[in-house]
Amino acid sequence: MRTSVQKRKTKETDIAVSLSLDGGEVSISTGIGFFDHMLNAFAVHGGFGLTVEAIGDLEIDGHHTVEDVGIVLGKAFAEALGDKSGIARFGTFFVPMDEALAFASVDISGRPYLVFQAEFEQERVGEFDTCLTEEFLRAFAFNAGITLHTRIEYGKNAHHEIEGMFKAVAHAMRLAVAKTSAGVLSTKGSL
Ligand SMILES: [Mn+2]
Repeated sequence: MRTSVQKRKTKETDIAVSLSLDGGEVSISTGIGFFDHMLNAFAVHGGFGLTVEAIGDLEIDGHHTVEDVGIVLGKAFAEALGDKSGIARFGTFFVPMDEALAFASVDISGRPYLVFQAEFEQERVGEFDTCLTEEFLRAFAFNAGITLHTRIEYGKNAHHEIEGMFKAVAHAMRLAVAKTSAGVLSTKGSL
């Protein structure tokens, strides 16, 4: 079973995540409406079962909550993927959303890296600070142990741009975690 249950509690946040790479229940609650919308889109478009219960210090702002959900979600992927054998490893996808076009490419490499190329004209979408998009994806990529490149090719509306980006990352991850009959896809023999 390609699943993981993760819990993480600090003075700033209390987070529980359950993940199945092969689908299942989707239920998201972080206290930040737009972030819930993005995580829900990520799960549905990735074909993942995902529950996220996060209670964070939103009286300060959303930073700790968003970054820490990225950490915990990343750890869940790392555990669910195990030794990374029998997967496609790479995934690349473009998602258009109205006027915006988002790109994501992933290598489930064991080598954490994030390339993030996007500048949002609006500082916020609802209660979500748009700059937290990069913080989330960095925490996710580094804790999952993946190389992730993502970019907004063009666009104007930050809601469309960020939603397109989450969907592009979701589809890239869906392709990369897809089961294959091969063993570990590496000339080194392990990842
Ligand atoms: Mn939307």
